Amino acid sequence: MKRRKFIEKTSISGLGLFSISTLVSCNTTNEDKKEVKSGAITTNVIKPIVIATWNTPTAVNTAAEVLKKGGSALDAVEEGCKIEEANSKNQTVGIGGLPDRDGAVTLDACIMDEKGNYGAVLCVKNIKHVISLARKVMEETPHVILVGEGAEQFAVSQGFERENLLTEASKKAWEEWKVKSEYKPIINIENHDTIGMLAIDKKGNISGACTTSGLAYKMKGRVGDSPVIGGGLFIDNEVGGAAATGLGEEVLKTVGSFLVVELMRQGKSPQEACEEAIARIVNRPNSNYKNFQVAYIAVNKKGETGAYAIHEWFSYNLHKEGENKNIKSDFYLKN
Ligand code: SD4
Repeated sequence: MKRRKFIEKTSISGLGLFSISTLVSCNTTNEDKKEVKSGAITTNVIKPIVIATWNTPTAVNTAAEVLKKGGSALDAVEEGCKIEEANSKNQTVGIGGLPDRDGAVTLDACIMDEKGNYGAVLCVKNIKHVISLARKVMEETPHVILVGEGAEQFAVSQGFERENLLTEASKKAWEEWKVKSEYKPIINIENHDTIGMLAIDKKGNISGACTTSGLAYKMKGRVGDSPVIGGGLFIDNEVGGAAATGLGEEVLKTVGSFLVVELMRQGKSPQEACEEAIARIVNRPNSNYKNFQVAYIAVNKKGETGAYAIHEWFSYNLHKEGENKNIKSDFYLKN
């Protein structure tokens, strides 16, 4: 069966799964979709949409500006993510990110375009705009992932400047943490700001990006979900896209973002897909979910969006219809 036919079939059969509550919780309005005729085919034209994890209004506005000018979703997510990478006050992304337990700031990022191309860099030191570096890996190399020193060397060869990413504030926080000398490989549920961003451009193409300094005070060499395809990010331009934030180890064990996209392919709305992916984590045997946070955001080809988290303090930014809102997601806790 041809791929598109299969998608049409599965999404039609999946319609029966839609519940009233899902329709209510979907963040799409009819104004987002305008029916146009192009030859014999009727397609939906979707106005540009940007959705990103946490409260990142400037990053989302920057991405939306790119889209409004007719830029691609790929350019939009890169430009949006760069805002947080350059924001030294964000201690989970780029410059100012909290270091590993040895005091080194190491960054992870990935980017995926509407053609299914992907690029990622893992555990990179001294380079601030790792999202742009990930894009360079995607566009300028025969590979999809570069790590550590190799990634840094490649960055320099591409004209990126080396700089010290450890700010005074992050150094102080690390020194205070060292005094307690308590190492818990559990994410601090209140200390997140990793940016996962999804965008749909005027052509209806979807791209996504994710950038982070990872888990604060992680073990040297530790990498989480954020730069891993299907973990922190996944895009299928015929279905939709998803991004994750929170304790990467748990996202990776369930291949979270890929799961969200696959659930949408089977007919679930973005909201239902995010809820199901969170349930998979919470319902794992001996899940310690009360002590960590994971959240997903998703968008489908129709421009419907969804988000869900284990704990209630997750929020995301949505730019739609020229408006940029920070939305607190409903929370999930198993009985
Ligand atoms: C990680 N998922 O490295 C990232 C952390 C995160 O906001 O999302 N922080 O596991």
